[in-house]
Amino acid sequence: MKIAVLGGDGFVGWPTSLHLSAEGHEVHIVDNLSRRWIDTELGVQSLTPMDSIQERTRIWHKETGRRIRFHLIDLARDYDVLKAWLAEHRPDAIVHFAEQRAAPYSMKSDRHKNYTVNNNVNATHNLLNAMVEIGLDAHLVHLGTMGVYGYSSVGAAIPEGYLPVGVETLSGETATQEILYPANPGSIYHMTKCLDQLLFQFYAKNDGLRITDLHQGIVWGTHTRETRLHDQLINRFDYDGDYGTVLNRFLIQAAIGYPLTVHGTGGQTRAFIHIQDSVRCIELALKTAPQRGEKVKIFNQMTETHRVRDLAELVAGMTGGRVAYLPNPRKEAPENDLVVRNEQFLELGLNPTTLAEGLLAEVVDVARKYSYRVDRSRIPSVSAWTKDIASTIERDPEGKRLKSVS
Ligand code: NAD
Ligand code: USQ
Repeated sequence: MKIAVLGGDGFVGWPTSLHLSAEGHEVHIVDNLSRRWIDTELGVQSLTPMDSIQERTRIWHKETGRRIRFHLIDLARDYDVLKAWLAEHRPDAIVHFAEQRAAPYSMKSDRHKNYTVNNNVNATHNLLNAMVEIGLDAHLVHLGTMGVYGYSSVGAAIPEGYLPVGVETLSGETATQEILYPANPGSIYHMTKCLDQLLFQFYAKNDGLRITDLHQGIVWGTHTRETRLHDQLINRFDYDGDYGTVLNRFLIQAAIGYPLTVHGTGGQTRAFIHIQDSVRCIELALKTAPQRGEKVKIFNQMTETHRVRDLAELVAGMTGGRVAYLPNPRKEAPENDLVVRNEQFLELGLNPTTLAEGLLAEVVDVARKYSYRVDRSRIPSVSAWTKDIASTIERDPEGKRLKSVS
C-alpha cells in the first residue's frame, strides 16, 4: 500500500513509519516539524540524540534499501498544499498522528490552549475536508486517546468506543441505542480528541469516509525492532515536565538519582502500551479497514492498567530510587479504578509486551546510557491546570524554589 504517515517525525510516528516501510509499504511522512520547534520553545531536547528527519530517512535507505519520503506540510495551516499533495499522491491509507499531544503543554497558558485547539481541530478537519473534496477513498487511521473516556470505569469496563443505552420511548417501552461513550476530557488536549471523534462520526455518515480511531493509552519504551537497526534511527524520548509521560519520566529519574515525581497520592490509574505494541496495533488496524458507509471503527489501544504510585514503587524498587509525593499540578481524581476492554486487538493477534518483560531493559539500554544528556531543571512539571493550583507547586522535588510556574 501507499501510506501517508502524518506526524511521522514524532515519537510514535517515526517507529510506525519504519515498521510499515519494513513491511513493504510505500511510506510518505508528512510533518511540519512543530515538535522540534516546541523543544526549542521549551528549551528541552529528546533524551536520545535525534537526527534531522532527512538524515533519519537517509540512514534507513542505506541500511535497508527502502525509501521513506518526507514532505514538509502544516496540516492545520496549509489546507491548499495538503489538498494538492493528497490529490497528487492519492495514498491508499493515511495514519494521522499530526497533533499537539501533551496535556500539560495544552494547559500552560491561554496561548497554548488556543494553539492546541487550532492546531489539532484544524489539522483533523482539513484532512477530512480535503479527502472528500478530491474524492479520496483512503482508509484513515487516527491516533486518539483513552482520555476521551475520562478514567473512571464506574464499576463497568470501558467499551471500545460505543455504549448501548436503553431509552424510554414515548409509549413507555425501552428502545436500545448505540452512542459514543460519554466524552469526559481532563485537559484541553484531551478535549481536542473528543472533538475529533465528532468530526469522524459526521464525515463517516455524510461522506462515507472509512475511518478507524485508536483510543490509545500512555505509550512507554523507546526502541522497536526497526529503530534498533542503527544508532541514528533511534526514537525520541521525552522526559521534561510537559512532554515526558509518566513511566518514561520515572525511568530517567531513577537512572539519574532524581526523586520519582508522583503527583498527589499517585492513586491515578491509567492504561499503558509499549511502543512496539503500538506500532503493531497500527499495522493490524490498517489491515482491517471498515467498508464505505460503515460506522467509525474504534479500538482501545492499550495492554495493561497501572496505578501511578505502584509504577513509581516498582521502578524505585528495581533501581534503588526514592519516590517523592508532590502537590498535583493537574485537576484530576486523586484515586480511580480503570477497567478497559481491548479484545479486538487481542483477537487480531496482538501479543502484548508486559511491563515486567521490558522495564529493566529500558532503564539499562536507554535511560542510563543517555543520562548525561539530562537537564535536571527541565524535569519538574510546572504547567498547572488552574491558577489556584499553580500557587501550590512552588518547589521542585529536591526542595529548590522553581523560577516559573507558568
Ligand atoms: P509527537 O509530538 O512526538 O509527534 C507528533 C508529530 O506531529 C510531530 O512530529 C509534530 O511535528 C507533528 N505535527 C503536529 N502538528 C502538526 C501539523 N499541524 N501539521 C503537520 N505535522 C504536525 O507525539 P506522539 O507521542 O508521537 O503522539 C502521536 C499521536 O498519538 C498524537 O496524536 C497523540 O495524541 C497520540 N497518542 C500519543 C500517546 C503517547 O503516549 N505518546 C498516547 C496516546 C495517544
Ligand atoms: N504523573 C505523575 N508524575 C509525573 C507525570 C505524570 O504522577 O511526573 C501522573 C499524571 O498526573 C497523570 C498520569 O501520571 O495522572 C499520566 O500522565 P502522563 O503525562 O503520563 O499522561 P497524559 O497526560 O494522560 O498524556 C499521555 C500522552 C497523551 C495521550 C495520553 C493517553 O501525552 O498524548 O493521549 O497519555 S491517556 O493517558 O490514556 O489518556
